[in-house]
Amino acid sequence: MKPTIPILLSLTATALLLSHCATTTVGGGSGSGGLPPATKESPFVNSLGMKFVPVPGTKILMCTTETTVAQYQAAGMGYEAPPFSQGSDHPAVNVSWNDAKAWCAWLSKKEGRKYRLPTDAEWSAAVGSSTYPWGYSWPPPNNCGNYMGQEHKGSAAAVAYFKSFLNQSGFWSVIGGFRDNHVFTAPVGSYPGNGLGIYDLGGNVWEWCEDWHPDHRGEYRVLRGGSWYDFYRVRLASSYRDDFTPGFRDHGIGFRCVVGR
Ligand SMILES: [Ca+2]
Repeated sequence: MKPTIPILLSLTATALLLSHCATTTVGGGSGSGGLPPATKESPFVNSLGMKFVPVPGTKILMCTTETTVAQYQAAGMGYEAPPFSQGSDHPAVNVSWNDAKAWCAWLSKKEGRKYRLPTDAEWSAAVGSSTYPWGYSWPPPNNCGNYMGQEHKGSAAAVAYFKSFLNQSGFWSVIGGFRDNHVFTAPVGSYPGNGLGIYDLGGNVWEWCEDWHPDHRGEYRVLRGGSWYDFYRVRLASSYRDDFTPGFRDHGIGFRCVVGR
């Protein structure tokens, strides 16, 4: 059985454009079957304007941001908007693993290149070895990412959103001594990127990975990174993994993609 965890249940269930040409290639090579040239300073940019950078130790380029509402909608798959305000540059939510895979298949066909979700190991390589995505300290430094911070206190929108859940359990909380100024999802890239030039690996939305959870093979897919509604210290750790069925959708779950092989 999957352990009970605090998560908001869902209310519902080639033209390639190389805008930059790097002088050196890191993390991949050009040529047949290879990756397009890219560096942190000169990412590979696709026709949707998505930027991809190398992740050392892997054979992928990772999108620097989570997939946005606008990028998700470009596939014509429809978008089930959450009951809070989102701009087109916010991360897409209510996206199941199956949805994310279908979106990657659409993008791969459109671009003539292999797009997919990161593996759990690739995601780990991207976030690095620090205790938390922002480093080692607790509480997190203000505005290091989008979690459940002090901005929730006094927010009428937050109170309205959480009302039914609070009435049932009453244990919702916020991170003491931390604030990020976004109650719900934030525009992707609102907070500082990591050393590889990748944004929001911690917070904003949970990100689907390709893998089955090792303890629930054939049943649950891995999620990494935490979301705007997370406040438990353990769930914000870089090494933490959540997992849900491939069809599960939630207001705090989205994805980012990689260029792979
Ligand atoms: Ca927040």
